[in-house]
Amino acid sequence: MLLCALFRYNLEETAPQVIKMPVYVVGHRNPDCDSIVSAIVYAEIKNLLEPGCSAQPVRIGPVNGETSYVLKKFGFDVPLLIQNAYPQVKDASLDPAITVRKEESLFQCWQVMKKANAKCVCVVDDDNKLCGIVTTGDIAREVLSRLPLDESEFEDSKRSGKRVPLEVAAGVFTEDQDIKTFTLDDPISEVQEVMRVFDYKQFPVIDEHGQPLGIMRRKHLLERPSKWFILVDHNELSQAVEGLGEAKILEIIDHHRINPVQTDQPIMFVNYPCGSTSTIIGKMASDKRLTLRPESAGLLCAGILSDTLAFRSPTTTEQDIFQARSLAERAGICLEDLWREMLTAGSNIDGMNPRDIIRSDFKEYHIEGLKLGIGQTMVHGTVPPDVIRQVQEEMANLAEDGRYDLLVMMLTDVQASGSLILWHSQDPSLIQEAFAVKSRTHFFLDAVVSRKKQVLPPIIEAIRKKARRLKLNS
Ligand SMILES: [Mn+2]
Repeated sequence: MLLCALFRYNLEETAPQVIKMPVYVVGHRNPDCDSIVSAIVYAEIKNLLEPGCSAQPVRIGPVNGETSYVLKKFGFDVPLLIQNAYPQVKDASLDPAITVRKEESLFQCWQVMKKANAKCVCVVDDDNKLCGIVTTGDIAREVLSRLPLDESEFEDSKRSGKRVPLEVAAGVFTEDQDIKTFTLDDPISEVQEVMRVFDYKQFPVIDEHGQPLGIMRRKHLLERPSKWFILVDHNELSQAVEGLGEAKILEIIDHHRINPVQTDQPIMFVNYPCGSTSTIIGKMASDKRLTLRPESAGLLCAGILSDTLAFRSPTTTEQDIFQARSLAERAGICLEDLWREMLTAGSNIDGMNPRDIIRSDFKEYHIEGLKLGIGQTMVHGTVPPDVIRQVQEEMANLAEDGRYDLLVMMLTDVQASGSLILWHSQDPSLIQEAFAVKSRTHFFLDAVVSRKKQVLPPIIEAIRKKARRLKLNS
């Protein structure tokens, strides 16, 4: 794998400190258990198999009750939340920050620059805080301004062998300097804007204490800095982190329908029609003869159970059952016990507000120009009528705010007997045709528990049929 490193050093340290660029492993928006745990375990596998890799699991939404339970049970932290994939200063390869104390003279600055072959030095105070910068241009200007003015004086100085002094202290030189600095978290778009407005050549990057970390130059923008991602449990742009178009996708590992994001290079794209991404990760580990830590094996078990509803979902394959059993053995746990604990932690919608119920596991799709959203949550037994009404009201708001053509909410019974379907659309024909129902509000579908296998495909079919009809009539 390509390894990009950011080098940071100052003159006191002879060996540069290498910081590896992170590869973010990320699941889909409104992450479910499978999305979170497969990101965590795949990052662990990447780091084990590729020592040069610095894979880090991240998430793009809150974790649900079931997920936070299993993370706690197996001793994992909740992955870092990221807002978007837009490049930041930390994703650029910066020049090293070479520092000079403010008491040192401009002459010493020049010596340091020559030795390091650098175009500028950062002047720092006793706390290592940046006071300003001295560039080769500054030195040249300083020298030239001290040159004799007319030809005779020039000839004089040549004869006397007089040298030009640069004794001014760096700190005095930078006193009234107006410099622009960046922090590692600043978005590259902001850097572009500042560079457009200010005609400087070097921009110091500082940390939260004001200490210099590196120097950003225009050439670093031309290298098009970007974040690196591995997508797990999704491959559609509509479910991915915002700004992914500006990032580099290195791999995709998924078990959903294929409607993938675009990449500009060939990548490893693993798509296997099994019950969970955790199953694929478990299989990849065993194919590579990697023995997972018991905690990580337990975490993958939770991902498999969650996505397959403990093998009750029609998405379940032999491979899911096989992986879950061998991972459970490695983890030293009982699958039935784990499932029971997860149900208690995750299927309680009591006290949840309707928005959170809808958002807890919500996916967006774009089909034939229509925007649709399908949410799913697990429930125990019958859902009280007032909860149904509140969720429906919230769906109407969400449909309007988010301009959804169709919103569907699956309230799936944890025993997998079926799902209560709530829906909202200006066009009732789509749902009525997809499921052969007359309902205008909600209905129960026996044995329907899988969004991707039992709910999404008939809706897509109904939308396509309608689109064909419209085309024929026009
Ligand atoms: Mn999944």
